[in-house]
This record gives sequence, structure tokens and C-alpha cells, in this order.
Amino acid sequence: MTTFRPESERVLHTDYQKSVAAYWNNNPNDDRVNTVLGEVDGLYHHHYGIGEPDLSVLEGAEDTRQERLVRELHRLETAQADVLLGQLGDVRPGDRLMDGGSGRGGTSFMANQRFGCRMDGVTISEYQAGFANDQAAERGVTDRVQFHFKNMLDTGFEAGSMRGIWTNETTMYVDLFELFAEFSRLLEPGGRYVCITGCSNDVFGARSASVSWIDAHYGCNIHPRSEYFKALAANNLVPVAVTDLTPATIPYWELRTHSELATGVEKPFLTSYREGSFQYLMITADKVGR
Ligand code: GPP
Ligand code: MG
Repeated sequence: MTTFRPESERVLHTDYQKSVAAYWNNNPNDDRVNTVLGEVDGLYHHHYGIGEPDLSVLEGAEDTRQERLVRELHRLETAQADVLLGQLGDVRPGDRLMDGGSGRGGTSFMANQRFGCRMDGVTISEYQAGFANDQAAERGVTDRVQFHFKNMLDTGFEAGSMRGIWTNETTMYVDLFELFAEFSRLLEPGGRYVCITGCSNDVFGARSASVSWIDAHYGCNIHPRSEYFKALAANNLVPVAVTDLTPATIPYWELRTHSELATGVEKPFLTSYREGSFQYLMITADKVGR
């Protein structure tokens, strides 16, 4: 007789993973900063923004200021995803891409629109997978864009099946050596991995109070910068470009302090970026070997 194991037990391996899934299934922080921005044009993001803000949104009629701020914050978040996707190189409609920790699906829909490719998003939140699949149905793209209740450390997808993989601010929830072993397995030879992440700066000397505050706010474990390169090298993933996006994201956080949707996490982000204990990094790496 085989014992029935619920799907959630197959996907969530540890109590920590269960707690992360519970967080995203029932966000304890005010999630309106994500849903209200998503309502602007139907792209729901779970990442931050980059680029020069239009500060004129802070001026002019007071009764519509908050609405202007929402649009501007959303524009900067979409700009961040555009920059990430621009690193993926030559992606063809016949290629397949994977989004590791796909949230409500924003970046995945942008990738499908841009490349016409097949998209698989994986998330350990059943709520998020359901939300993103509903979005795919609304957009009429369920044949090309699918979201799965899966663990990015152990997806079960076929080896060598992905032309590209990205993680957009999700690596702070997992062990990087385990993660990159799985990505290296999934990528075809010459396939590309793009990572945008917040990492602690080894040069600062130790973990700062503000980095610990961010960890506590989201229930994550921010890795040092050095850890990324050790784990990539250990898994045949060779960096081709590294960009420090810290100066490009600080204005987003400054703007966010003016929004009524601000959650309080703006303060440790701005403190840690300004003091140099935390960095917003984009790493692009190619899979070598088989
Ligand atoms: C943003 O998600 C990303 C995370 C929660 C992971 C932590 C990222 C770091 C760089 C440390 P979100 O869009 O849900 O956050 P918020 O609700 O604050 O906008
Ligand atoms: Mg957000």
C-alpha cells in the first residue's frame, strides 16, 4: 500500500520553507504596496524599482498625489524587470525560460511578451501560483505561460530544458549552493542565469543592524556578496556581467517614503545602502559544460 503524501509535503521540505510559504500565502505586512501598484496595468511585481524618478509627481494637486506616486513607483519596478530581461540575450520563441520564485507573475508575463517564449514560473506559495495562473487565463496565454506550485531547489523539470533562468529578489530564501546546483542541471549548455538580489557587503566587515532588520521584516536570510560567486563557481555558472544597481535603486526607496503605502522597511533599505552594508546587485552568468 502506498501512503498518500499531500502535494504541500512534496514541495515544502523544511519547517523554514513552510514558514516562508505561509508568509506569502497570507502576507503579514501590508501587501497593498504590491496590489495597488499591480492594478495600474495588471503587472503584479514583488521586486523593487530602479531608474530616475519623475519627482514632479510630488508637486501639484494634493488630492491626486498618491495616485501619481503609485504610477511612478510601478513604472520604476517595471523598469527593473526590463533591465533584468535585457540580460537574457538572444531568446527565441522556441526557447523555454524559468522564473525562480515567480510571485504574482509580473516579470514572467513581461518575458513572454518580449520574447514570445514559453515561460514556467515556480513558487512555493499556492496562493501566488493560483493568482498568477488566473492572470495568465485573463491574458489568454495559458498555453505559453504557466505557474507551478514547486520548489526552485528541486523543480522536477527535465535536465537541460531551460534556455534561461532568473531569480528576481528570491535567493535570500534559499541555500545558494543547492539553488545553483539545480539551475545548472536545468540550463542547456550555454544557457543563461540572471540574478537580481540584495546582498550584504563583505567589505563592510559584518552584518549590519539594518540588514538584520530587513531579514526580520521579510523572514529571509540575506547572503553576503561573496557567497554568490562561490556558489556560482561551484556549479559551472560563469559570470559574464556584474552590475551594482545600488545607486539606481536608492531614488526608488526615497520616493517610496512619500507614499501612503510605505511599509516601514524603507528606512533600513536606505540606511544600509547609504552606509554601504548592503548592495543591490545584478549578476549574469552562463552555464558551461554539460
Ligand atoms: C520584494 O517583495 C522582495 C522580497 C520580499 C525579498 C527580499 C528582498 C531583498 C532585496 C532583501 P515585495 O514587493 O513583496 O516587497 P514589498 O511588499 O516591501 O514591496
Ligand atoms: Mg513590492
